[in-house]
Amino acid sequence: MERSLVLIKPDAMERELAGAIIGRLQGAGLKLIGLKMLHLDDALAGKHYAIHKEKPFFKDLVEYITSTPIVAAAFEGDDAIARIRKLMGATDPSKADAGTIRKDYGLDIQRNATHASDSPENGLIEIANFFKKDELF
Ligand code: 3AN
Repeated sequence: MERSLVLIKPDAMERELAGAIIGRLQGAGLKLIGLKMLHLDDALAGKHYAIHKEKPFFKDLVEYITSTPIVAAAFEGDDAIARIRKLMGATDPSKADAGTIRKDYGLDIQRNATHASDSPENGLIEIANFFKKDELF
């Protein structure tokens, strides 16, 4: 069993797509084990995107992810990391496969609708950044 954090990013929130995106993941057999809406502060945004700290787009990325409330979800399933990333598609929506969440809902490489964890280890770390133990079911 693997766990992944999924974020519904500001561009998707503004277009009322949280339910549709969570529904697609649930419809694909992934189990929703945690869910909340929150407005990230700079500290949590910086922690979540720490790996991109040195990148030229880091400041923009933090500004963007803190610009509106977002939905954070924790999903669980066999091979959940790869399955969720496949359902989401490439980081750049214009390069994402047909039928993926980012192809259907993403606007550009920053406003790409969703975040998902990229490894089982990061799944556990990222979920712990967003959820207390008693908020996971
Ligand atoms: P993914 O979200 O597909 O794992 P990462 O981890 O490479 O992609 O990037 C994290 C986030 O940083 C992306 N979801 C996107 O919002 C942003 N990002 C990545 N590359 C760029 C870029 N070249 N310009 C602007 N934003 C970017």
